[in-house]
Amino acid sequence: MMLSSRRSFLAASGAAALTGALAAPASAEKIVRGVFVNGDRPLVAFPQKRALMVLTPRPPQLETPFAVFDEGVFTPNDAFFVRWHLSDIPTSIDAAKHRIRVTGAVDKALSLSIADLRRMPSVEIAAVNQCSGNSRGFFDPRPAGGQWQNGAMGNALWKGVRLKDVLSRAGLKADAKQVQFNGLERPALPATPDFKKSLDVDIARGEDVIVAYEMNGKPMPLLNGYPVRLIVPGWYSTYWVKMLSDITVLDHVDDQFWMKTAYRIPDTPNHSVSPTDKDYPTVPINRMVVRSFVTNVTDGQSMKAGRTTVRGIAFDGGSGIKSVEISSDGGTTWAPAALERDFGKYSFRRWNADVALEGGKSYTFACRAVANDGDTQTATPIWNPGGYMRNEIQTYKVTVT
Ligand SMILES: Nc1nc2c(c(=O)[nH]1)N[C@H]1C(S)=C(S)[C@@H](COP(=O)(O)O)O[C@H]1N2
Ligand SMILES: [Mo]
Repeated sequence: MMLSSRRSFLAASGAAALTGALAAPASAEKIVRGVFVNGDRPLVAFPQKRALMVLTPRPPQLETPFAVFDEGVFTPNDAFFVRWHLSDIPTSIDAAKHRIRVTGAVDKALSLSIADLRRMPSVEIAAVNQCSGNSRGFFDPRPAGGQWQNGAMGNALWKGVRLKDVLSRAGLKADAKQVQFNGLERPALPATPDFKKSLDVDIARGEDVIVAYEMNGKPMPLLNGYPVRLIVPGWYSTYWVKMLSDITVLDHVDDQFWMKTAYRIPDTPNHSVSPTDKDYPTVPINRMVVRSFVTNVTDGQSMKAGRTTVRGIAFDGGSGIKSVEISSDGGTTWAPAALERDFGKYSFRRWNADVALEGGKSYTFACRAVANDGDTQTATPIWNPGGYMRNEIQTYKVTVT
């Protein structure tokens, strides 16, 4: 199995960050039962990780068990989900030797070390990292791709330097159109295209796009992109290139596989189509849509009679959360939830609401968020062939004893 060679992994990553990995069990002791067909997932602890739900071991695709999101507003590094496309991932990295090359349509090519980055002005931003295909396993009919439940997301504090500062050190040529990012891993077979993603120059030079070397105050786990990764707050994490090694300024729109063919969404209302539709226009996936979840109640659970607090999280594509409402009758009537502390417009926003439960009854909780830019959740699920951007209003049926 990938990354099973603990010794080289430990030697290279620095012992301090790895105390958790040493104590963690390596075998699948438990299974998380599926909430959809073929959804059972073994819980396995990979290096620097607690036991997470395994979709595929190689390349690693590990999902965060949903209860973690009730622990706090930030997702702990060892519980943070993991997703790689290609199986040839370095299992050890010497951060002191790592370089980020900046080349292409620039006045001056650069080769930056982590120490160079640490000497530049730093910023720290709370931002949700969510896979485009989070919740894909709930699509009907099921599209190909990782069959995630709702745990292919997490919220962290990302510290690093502004990408625009790096780009202005290199100096963009007048014909610069896009900026392309590549990481250290490689395809196992030469026929597989290397994983590269690109952003328009205007997006890349945005105030909040950062080249990050810390996650929640620590170097990030190797599986989350150690020693440095791109952070594009508000955008789906396909652009958040890990183990970032190359920044190439293009004088054209990127036409390689991962931009031209993969990760495209229908350019239709809600980016939704019917499974039989063909020949609709598509665009590269970009900003996230607004979502909200209850974190302390699970669907099908039984609860005690009396007053109780239902709580959860909400987030969007970077305008921030305006309001969250909760229903106890499956969406017929709604009441406002209280928003908790604001960690910035890209962060999870925690919310809570008091509800009164009568013994012997059943209730269907639902939550819906509105973003500051007016974005709302869909009442019915969308569908597209990539299984992207799911955000319908979630419901949680409970019985009261
Ligand atoms: N180098 C590299 N970066 C990558 C990827 C990858 O395969 N290789 N996958 C992207 C996708 S699709 C996702 S969902 C996120 C996952 O980030 P995480 O593993 O830190 O949770 O990484 C992104 N960055
Ligand atoms: Mo993803």
